[in-house]
Amino acid sequence: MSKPFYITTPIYYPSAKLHIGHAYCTTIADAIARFHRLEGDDVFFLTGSDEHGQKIQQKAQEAGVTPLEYTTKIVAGFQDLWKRLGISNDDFIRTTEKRHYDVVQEIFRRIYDKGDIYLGEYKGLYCTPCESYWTEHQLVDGKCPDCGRPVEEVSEPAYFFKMSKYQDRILAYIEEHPDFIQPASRRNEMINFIKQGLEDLCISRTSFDWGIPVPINEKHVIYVWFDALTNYLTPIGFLDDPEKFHKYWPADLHLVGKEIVRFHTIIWPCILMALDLPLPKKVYGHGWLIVDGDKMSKSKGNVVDPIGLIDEFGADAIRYFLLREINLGQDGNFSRDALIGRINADLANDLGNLLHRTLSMTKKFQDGVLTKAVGASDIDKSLQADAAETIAFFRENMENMQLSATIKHVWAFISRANKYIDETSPWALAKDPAKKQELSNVLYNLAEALRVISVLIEPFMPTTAKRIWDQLALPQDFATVSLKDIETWGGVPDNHTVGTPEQLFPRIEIEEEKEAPAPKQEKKAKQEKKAELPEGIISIDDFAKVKLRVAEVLSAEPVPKADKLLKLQLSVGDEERQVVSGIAPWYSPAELVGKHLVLVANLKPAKLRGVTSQGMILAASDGKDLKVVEVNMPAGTEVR
Ligand code: ME8
Repeated sequence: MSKPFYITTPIYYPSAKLHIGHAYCTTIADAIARFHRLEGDDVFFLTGSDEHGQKIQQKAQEAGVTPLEYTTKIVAGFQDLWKRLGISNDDFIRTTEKRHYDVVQEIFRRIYDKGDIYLGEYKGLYCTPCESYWTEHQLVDGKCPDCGRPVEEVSEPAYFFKMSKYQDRILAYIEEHPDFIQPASRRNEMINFIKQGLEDLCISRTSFDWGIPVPINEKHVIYVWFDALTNYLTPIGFLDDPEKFHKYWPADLHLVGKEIVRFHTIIWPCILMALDLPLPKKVYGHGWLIVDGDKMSKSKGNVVDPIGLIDEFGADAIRYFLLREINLGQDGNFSRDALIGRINADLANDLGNLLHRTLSMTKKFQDGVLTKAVGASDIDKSLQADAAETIAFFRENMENMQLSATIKHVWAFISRANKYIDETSPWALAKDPAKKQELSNVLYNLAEALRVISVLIEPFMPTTAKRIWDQLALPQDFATVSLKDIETWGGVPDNHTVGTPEQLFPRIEIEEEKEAPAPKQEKKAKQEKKAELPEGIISIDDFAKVKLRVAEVLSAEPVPKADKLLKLQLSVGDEERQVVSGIAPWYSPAELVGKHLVLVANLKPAKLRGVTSQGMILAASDGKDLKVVEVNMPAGTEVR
């Protein structure tokens, strides 16, 4: 029997159209779901929309439509986006559906009957004209951030969920299950958060009515997170299909953005504990996508619409870029130039050429017919061994959600196959009748390598994978293919006629501004100037020797017997570093985790109190106070 695998994305707010950040999260989930299907698992992949709440009610009012009309239109856009992006979700849950209403109300009833929900008073800062509550933090100059009018402290009756009751149990659970929250840096943040004490959670409101009514008191609607999180139970038969529910719950993976890890690893487990249900196996908090180094925002006008990109470059190119370019747990940068660079180098060149060269040589030298290889040279054997190693790497690393590393490994195999063409020179073999068998073997092995590649890229680029399969004209229906089918070398049938080569990815031309090389004389003048520098002044060349990089703090801990020192584990893009820094008087370890700092990356390593330090982080200090230098850019970015 195949193993069930239940994976979810956040259900997104239909307050506006989705952007590239949402597409990023859903693409990751899709690649993982597709990988598990290739492994033969029984996958249930869920995404959806989180449609209730005051903000959406207000937007609908502004648009002069009902909230449901408003969300229905936007949700149709979500579904269209997922279709175009090749997302293979098994269900789409809308929180406005009856099946979800029933689940939320039943859960409320069960927890209320248990005595874990009580009626209390919600206190907050209220703007009467906007009918909105705000937190102190959200106010602008102490006034409503929407209309700028004063707010007043008011209270309303509300239902509360006794989260505080579960504080010790959830802490123990997180500590005993190291895999539950990933990556590890988020786990540490959550442990610190719980240790500060959990307050009971307000789960209803009377100040707006766009929500699911509290079943025992219809004046109240259930407030957002209690409604939203329970979506994960609705489509797998919580109320109506115990067999299905038993099969898929607990979920294997809730994939969420890092800002909502807290809701998924504290509130959600407390609700599940109150329901006596097991907790999800893993919550993974992925990093944020920024655009050209900047956070996306409407006011900056830099919100990237995925539909526009799909129209321009195709879904698979966008998927490839997002999955390859960004390390899952870290923030990553989206840039059009980098996307075009990847399309040209990796897709048009490496992958496209391998397919095109293989098929056109097969057409030219053997009328398009492949016969099974007879014997194997050392080069043939090494290609086969590399294929087997790539498949093993793929399995292990996809299981561990190392998507970017897996793609890079598959592309190394693609380069290896291209090199095999150069090493074997089929065009030379074709000129020598005595080398006919050798030529036939080479072309067969290349087609076989492409068969393997097409399966291995399916989670990342499903349409391209099928196009390769179809151009190879393989008889098996691609929809039924699994990893088992590529375990053994030699799956291309004997006497097989391949299809016609078609371009996979056209190269994208970019106009480059080339800097004219500096004339020799000018260079000389520059060198002379350098020699004349006054004392204390360095030249740009001197400064360029210092390599500064953005580093994300993954974890931090005190150095024993050294009051001032902290040992930091940093991510610098592809690499991890350990740095010892004398900032303990100003920062607690927990405060530093997740910060993006500036690292002097090419400093000679040193030992401080016996602990190795591979670099130095920058901080501003006036002798008394000290602040680390923080930058809102992905780990690994060069600072110049
Ligand atoms: O929070 N980079 O919905 P939401 C990467 N309804 N991912 C991003 C992103 C970015 N710049 N911006 C958004 C909600 N995301 C709730 C969730 S779940 C029970 C309820 C992704 O529409 C990321 O996954 O604000 C983030 O967690 C999610 O969209 C938030 O979507």
